[in-house]
Amino acid sequence: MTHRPFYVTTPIYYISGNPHIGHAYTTVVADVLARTARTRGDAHFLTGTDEHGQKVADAARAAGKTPQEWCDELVPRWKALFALYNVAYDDFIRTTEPRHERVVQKIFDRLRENGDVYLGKYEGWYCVQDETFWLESKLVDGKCPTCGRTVEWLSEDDWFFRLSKYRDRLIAYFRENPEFVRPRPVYNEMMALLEEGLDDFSISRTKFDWGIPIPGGGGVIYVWFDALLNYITALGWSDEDALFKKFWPATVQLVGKEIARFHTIIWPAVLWAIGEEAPQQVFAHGWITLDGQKIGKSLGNAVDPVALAEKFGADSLRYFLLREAPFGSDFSYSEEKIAQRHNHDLGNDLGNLMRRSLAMLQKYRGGVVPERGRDDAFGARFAALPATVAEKTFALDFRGALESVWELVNALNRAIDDRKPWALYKEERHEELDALLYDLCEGLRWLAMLLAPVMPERAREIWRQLGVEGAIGADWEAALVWGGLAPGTRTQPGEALFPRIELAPT
Ligand code: ME8
Repeated sequence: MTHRPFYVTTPIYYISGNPHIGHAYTTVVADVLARTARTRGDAHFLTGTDEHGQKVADAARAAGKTPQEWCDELVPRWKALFALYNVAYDDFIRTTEPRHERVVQKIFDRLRENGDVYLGKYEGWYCVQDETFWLESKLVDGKCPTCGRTVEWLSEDDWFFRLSKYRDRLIAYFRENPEFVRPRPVYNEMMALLEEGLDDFSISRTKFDWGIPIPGGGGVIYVWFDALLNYITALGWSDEDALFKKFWPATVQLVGKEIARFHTIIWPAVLWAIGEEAPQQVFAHGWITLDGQKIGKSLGNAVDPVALAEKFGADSLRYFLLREAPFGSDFSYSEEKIAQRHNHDLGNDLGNLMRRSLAMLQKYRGGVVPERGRDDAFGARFAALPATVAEKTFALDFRGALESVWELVNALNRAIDDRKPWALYKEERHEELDALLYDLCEGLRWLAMLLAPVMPERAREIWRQLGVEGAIGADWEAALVWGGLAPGTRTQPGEALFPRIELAPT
């Protein structure tokens, strides 16, 4: 089957401080989607950094650096974090790159020419922390409704984007595409905003200069307007034979729920204004919380994502992030919960399965994969599993996809307990023993491939210990046919996959 090219994006992250676990989360999820999409076709995965705006300028000043120096210094930390989390993006965009700035200016010019951008007066409340304007009626006790910080009164001549013009089209688009915004509560919340009415949206700033200059002068382009465009500037919009033609509209754009409004209302309208299509889906996921609060910069130090990966292993963390809660919901973080997933699901269920299987193969068959049995019943039960895992993953039901994979893990463990290889060996029922040992190894080969998107590094280790030639297979449809493992393969049992972690009592 051929599939449409798959394009997944994460928000581009503000580099006003160090990355934290929330940033790793969205990026890991996008990575899992991209890796799964690559098992059946072309995929493109974009992440990056949002480098303009007052918040970044303030952080740079506080550190005694120019904004550019500050950004150049911080970007490697983000890249290192993503590498540590086994993230394989196709592109990392920085909004200070010429390939981005040039195109943002071009788009600004084009919209000014067609009248969707016009000069007006802006007066209103502004939250520097969130780089967001608020109507008086939205403030909570006079403070920013998102972060609770003090807002500033701004009054200036600004360029506006004619957002109000797109309200009817947005409402129609939401109605015709009920999956455009997910999950449902966010869809409903955004629809309610549309029904309330839309104001035009200020897209320039004159109070500070850390941004993309407005062509012809008069300040800089508002950071959010600049930032949203990254998803298409990175594809080379609108050059001939750019990636844009192949990958736009995006298959899914992942964002945290606090920035759903920018991505589901403003972003499609901007795209329409330049004659492009809206993304197919924006998924606004929930927050990782600590003691009931969103983990963010202020709490970020409490959860150092580097120390965490070093302690538990990146792949165990990736598994935890996807398995712990239905995607979309908030979930609370604790080291106890990570340790529980690591020791129980990964260590006991999966790690012991592999250790036991390879140890028995070693003991009874010298570590060499035997002939396959005549009875196909075991493999036949899982014939639909790869398609199920792919389907659930593309529906962003990562927990469901992992639960499906665990049906195979559990069935393999049960086969050992029920069919007792040690008894088969003692009773010299060689054919049955070979058939069972074959199924165990073949099952492990399947697990390596099915789990590779979630745990790429540990999957490679399963593959290596199984002794299969070459790199881990990418094409599920071709390779996941029960019986694909060649008899005679010499296994190479090695390190424990998920060594037990004991947390110090607190
Ligand atoms: O908003 N739980 O950047 P940002 C889960 N630059 N995800 C979290 C999280 C948490 N506690 N904290 C952060 C911006 N995230 C803008 C975006 S896009 C054109 C511009 C993730 O550095 C989540 O994806 O504040 C959230 O939307 C994003 O990081 C915000 O990162």
